[in-house]
This record gives sequence, structure tokens and C-alpha cells, in this order.
Amino acid sequence: MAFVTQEQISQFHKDGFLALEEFFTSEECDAMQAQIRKIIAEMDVPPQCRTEFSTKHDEQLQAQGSAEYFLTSGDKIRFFFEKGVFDEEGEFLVSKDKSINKIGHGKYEQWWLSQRGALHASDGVFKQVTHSSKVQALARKIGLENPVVVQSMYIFKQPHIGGEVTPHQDSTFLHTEPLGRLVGLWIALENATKENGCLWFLPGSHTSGITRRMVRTLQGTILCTQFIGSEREYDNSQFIPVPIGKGGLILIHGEVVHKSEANCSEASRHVYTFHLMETKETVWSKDNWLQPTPELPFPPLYMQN
Ligand SMILES: O=C(O)CCC(=O)C(=O)O
Repeated sequence: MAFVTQEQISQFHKDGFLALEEFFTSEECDAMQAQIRKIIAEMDVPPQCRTEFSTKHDEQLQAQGSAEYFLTSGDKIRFFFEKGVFDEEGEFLVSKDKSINKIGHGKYEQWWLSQRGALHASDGVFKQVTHSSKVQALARKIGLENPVVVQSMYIFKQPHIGGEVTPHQDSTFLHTEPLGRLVGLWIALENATKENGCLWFLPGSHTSGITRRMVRTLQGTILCTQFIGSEREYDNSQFIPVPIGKGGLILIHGEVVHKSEANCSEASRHVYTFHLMETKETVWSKDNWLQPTPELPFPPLYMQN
């Protein structure tokens, strides 16, 4: 692991994010990308996922199917696609590997309205990275005593079609009592630049709490999600870009406001990311869309590989 200084840790607490170049080696990044290629080659795309964009099916059924696909994605590896990649019959217009938005958890309303997939638990390569000794050492450095992994995902940000991620705070979706117990680890598997959609942050914004939450709700007998409160208006000129090289890791405080822009370039921007929650004196909200299941309780980070 690149040596993390006390000064960098202080910077993380001050800004709400920290970029660590060369945290993973190029070979480790290549191994994750190769594993994803294998998963895509073998993936089965169920009809309810394809029909999200098909006009031939009843809209309500589509919405229910997609919602169910998303809400039950917590303990599974699932696939979500960019808009416009299926024809009316639900067949791919673009090759599978070029049309995928992310693997892990759902695309529902805006990009982030979902969190969690199970790559970190179901796939050997990603499990190894998530629980690697350097990740464990970093978590200890930032003071996590008993962290668990709550979700993970692989984001593709495809050339030309990878969409923007609007400004948000991760604790809107993954709420804890008290706040301040959630941290994201975002690993660039390719260079992330301003052109292909690197992250942008509002430094210091993690100290102002949250104004919006996404919660589970029942509409009749159907499990859905809804927002309580609304996102603040942000001044775009205050965001700073944080480009990072292949293998770099960005720590993201659960309340820091961040975003990424559309990828209008020729280069993809693959990322593996997961979230940790400190469990000590923390309550995971029962209203969060994501709940641990008997099949997949939140695994402790500090375990042997
Ligand atoms: O990778 C991206 O473009 C956005 C990721 C993000 O906002 C997050 O993980 O919270």
C-alpha cells in the first residue's frame, strides 16, 4: 500500500475525501477487469431488466419488475444497463459489454437510487480485494474499529454513453444513526480523468448533515422506495475535480457531496467501489432500502482471506 500519512488522514477528516494514488497495482486492476469480462460473458440478463427500456410491454409491469430486481439485488450479483441499448423486443442493440452501466445494484430513477450488490461476497477476486490487507490497514488508519461491508459495485462509465451522476451524499441512501459512520472506497481500474468522468467533490461538505433520505415503503403490497426531504441546491463552480490514475483509491465520507459528469470521451472509466459502515455504537436504519439478509449478513471487514 502507498504509505498513508497522518497529514493525509487529517486532510480526509477536513475535506471529506482523500485521493490515494497507486493504492492497487496495475496487475490487481487488470485482474478485476478480467474477472468482470468473464462475468459479463456468462451473464444471463433476465427479461425484467431488459424490458425496462422496451415499449412493447405493459409499463406498470415493467416498473414492478425493475423495482423488484433492484430491491432484491442486495445479496446477489445483478446487471444494469444504459438507456437505449435494447430494441423493442428487448434484444441488445449494442454489444453486452459496451451497454452495461454497472454490476451490483439497481438503476432506479437517478443513478444512485440503489446501493448494494454482492460482488464483495460472491466473487473470489472482488472478495480478496475488498478484504485485502491494505484495505484493512487503511480502514484501521481512519479509525474504523469494527467495520462491515454493506455493498459493492462495478461501474463501467462507458465511452460516449456513460451518464452523469448528479450531486449526492451517500448517507441519503445508506443511513446510519448517528451519521458519520459510512465510508466509500472507490478504486479506479483505469485512469479517471475530467474527460471520461472522474469524481468531483465539494470539500468540507460532509459537516452539514443531510437533507434527503431514500426509504423503503409499501405501495399496496409492492415494496418501493421514496425520498423524504430534498437535495440542497449546489453551486457547480464550487466542485473540484479529482482525477486519479489507474490503481488509485478515493475515500469518500458518507456525507460529502460528490458527483461525476457524463463520459463524452473515447475512454471507458471502470471502477470497483464498496461501502463500509462502522458498527460500533451505530444503528443501521430499518428504513434503508438495503437490508442484510440471512444469506448475506454484512460481512466484517477484518477477516482473513
Ligand atoms: O463512479 C461514479 O461515477 C460515481 C460514484 C459515486 O458517486 C458513489 O460511489 O457514491
